[in-house]
Amino acid sequence: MNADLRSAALGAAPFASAPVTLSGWADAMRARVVRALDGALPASDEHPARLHAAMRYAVLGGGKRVRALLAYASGELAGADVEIVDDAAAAVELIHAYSLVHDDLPCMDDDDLRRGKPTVHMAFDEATALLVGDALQSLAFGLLCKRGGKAGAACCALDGIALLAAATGSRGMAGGQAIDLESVGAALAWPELEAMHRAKTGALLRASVLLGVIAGQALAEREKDALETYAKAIGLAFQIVDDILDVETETAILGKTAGKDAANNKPTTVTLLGLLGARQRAEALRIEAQAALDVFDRKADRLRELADFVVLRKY
Ligand code: GRG
Repeated sequence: MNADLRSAALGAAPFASAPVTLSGWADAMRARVVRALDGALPASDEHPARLHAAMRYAVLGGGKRVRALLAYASGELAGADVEIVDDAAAAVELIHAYSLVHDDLPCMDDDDLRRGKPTVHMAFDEATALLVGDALQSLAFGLLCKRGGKAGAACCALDGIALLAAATGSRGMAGGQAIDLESVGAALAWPELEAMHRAKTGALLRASVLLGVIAGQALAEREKDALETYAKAIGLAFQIVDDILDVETETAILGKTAGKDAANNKPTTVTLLGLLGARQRAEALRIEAQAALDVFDRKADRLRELADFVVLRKY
């Protein structure tokens, strides 16, 4: 029996044979995660309708879906059931959307534009935006419990929940945000800034890669180590490029206010290393991430391409 027939007999859904180009594959995976998000979010007329409408506004209004793409690419590499990865990919996008909604609040970065549209507290109100973040976070953990509705997966669900909880908590994203807020106007050294970036942004990107791995077949230790190295490098590179784009790119292309870091008097990779130094650091991380994948054959090509996308992107 071939692998696809065996999977079908077990009720597992394999990844469809992959389109050749990154953009074709990414479009297909973005469509999958948007479908999963749409299905998981309450309808906008379900009571309390204002909260539910605001949740849908926050999640379904665009975004590159990089975290979902990382989960799909590592899930595919690990031979995961794509329907289990749908739930993991949607969960990381929900956490990400929550973090953006809270990050934009007046008590945090105080921004009025996100993904080319008014931020949630501008389009609705501050209290609703706060609740949107809270509710998206709960929904994300609920989705991880679901694991594509497949039976017998409770221990893997718990591994995923523990991983995402660590990535989002005070030793991960929320802690990184706390350090970010404390660092306004401060003179951080590069190791401190790097640690902040790794927590605030890197932890969720790392978790996105590893959730795809957890959804799949057990990998050898050296393969897991390789993906850990890849995930950490990509996570840091993503924020370094975000710092560069904040300086180099216009608001209309970013879909969020450019030049925000300087306006907020925040230390960034660019203020510490300069534009050239920041580019060199991002490039070194791209090389580190891709070198880690040498333990895999062509099956890791999507992750290699995503490393290129993360570092070379223009928005
Ligand atoms: C209130 C408990 C509590 C926690 C708040 C606000 C927060 C935690 C964390 C903020 C983390 C944050 C916003 C990090 C920035 C990450 C980043 C570079 C965002 C931009 O991501 P993209 O470019 O956005 O992937 P799109 O729109 O493409 O999805």
